[in-house]
Amino acid sequence: MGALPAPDVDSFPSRLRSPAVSARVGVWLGICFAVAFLTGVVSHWAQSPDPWLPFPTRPVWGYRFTQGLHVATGVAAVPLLLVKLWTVYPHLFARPPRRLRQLFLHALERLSIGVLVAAAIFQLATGLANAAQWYPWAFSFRSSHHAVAWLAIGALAVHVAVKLPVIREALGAPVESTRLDRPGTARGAVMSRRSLLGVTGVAAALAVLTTAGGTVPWLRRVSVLATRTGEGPGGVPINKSAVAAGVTRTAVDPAYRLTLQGSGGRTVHLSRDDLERLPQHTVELPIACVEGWAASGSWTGVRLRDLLDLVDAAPRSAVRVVSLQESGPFRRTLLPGHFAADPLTLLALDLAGAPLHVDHGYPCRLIAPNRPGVLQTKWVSRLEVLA
Ligand SMILES: Nc1nc2c(c(=O)[nH]1)N[C@H]1C(S)=C(S)[C@@H](COP(=O)(O)O)O[C@H]1N2
Ligand SMILES: [Mo]
Repeated sequence: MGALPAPDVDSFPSRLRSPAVSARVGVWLGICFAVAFLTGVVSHWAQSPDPWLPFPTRPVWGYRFTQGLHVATGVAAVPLLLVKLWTVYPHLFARPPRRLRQLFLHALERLSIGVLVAAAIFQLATGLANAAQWYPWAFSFRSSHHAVAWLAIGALAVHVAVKLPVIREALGAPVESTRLDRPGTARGAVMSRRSLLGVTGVAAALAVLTTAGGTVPWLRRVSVLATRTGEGPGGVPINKSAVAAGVTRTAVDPAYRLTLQGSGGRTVHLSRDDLERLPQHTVELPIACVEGWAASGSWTGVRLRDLLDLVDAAPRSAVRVVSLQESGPFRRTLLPGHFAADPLTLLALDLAGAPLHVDHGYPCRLIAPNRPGVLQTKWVSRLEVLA
């Protein structure tokens, strides 16, 4: 029985697999990766407990915007990456050069591409899984997604630098030009290069339109694949329910008291009725989840700063916010001093004119401007003033 001949680079004669196509798809992909990288750095900054530069509290919709963009560019990158890989993978079967020096350079270039492809696939796969709240892995999502982002952007910079001459030549010539094609790619294809680029663009646009309704309200009705698009009490989706957080009993216990702990040892306990008797303020602020969905709410409650005054906290004290939730990474968060002092930062009691639903954090929750949803602590039980 004769074995099939091993494929080589000439076994892929389609004219669609040309630098004219891969350079163009590469530009779109490069833009998506650059935007996702920059907005990802913003998200990491927003979640760092003690950054060297404080994260701003304005604009109030800033994190909603950057994180929406982060997830949208990541989603658009999926079809772009697939098409890009399809146009270049025959190179895997190219025969390596014989001469030692060339072989070394070839191996180095292959290594950088290997790192780039692996990092790109890792970022898109973990990002999508996170947006779907599916964690089929044991490592920390945030730290690994952040570390691999630097690997991906570094390998991308190397790749663009190495390919710059080809990229410039490909983009400078018409898309149907065969000047840069491999000698074996003479045969016609199922469609023109222009159609392939069109289909790829449409696929990327559809991927965004069907998911971006999670944060762009006027896309809600077409975003059939979006998660958490606004159903939920007060028009705000529910992320973690009271059942999932294990607070169904403690959150509605009549013996509930909020503990305010000053840095000087002063402690005050307040029931939900006590909180309702303090001056109330209403703010319009979004919950903007790292998963890319966001929804605006009208929140009413007590200014955080007014509560800190009850325990004589110094003007720009930072505060540790502790939840009734007994375990889980989000049960405690740190509220930096400039967020605690902001007049828009509330300990919210109501949403959309009704008492908070228990799944939204009853008896009270934190709501602050331009803050990732993950730090908007629900079911607050203690506020500890940090000196
Ligand atoms: N105690 C506690 N607070 C929490 C969470 C949590 O798991 N536990 N999840 C956070 C996340 S990730 C988000 S996006 C928001 C969602 O708030 P919502 O469910 O009211 O929309 O709550 C935040 N507050
Ligand atoms: Mo979230």
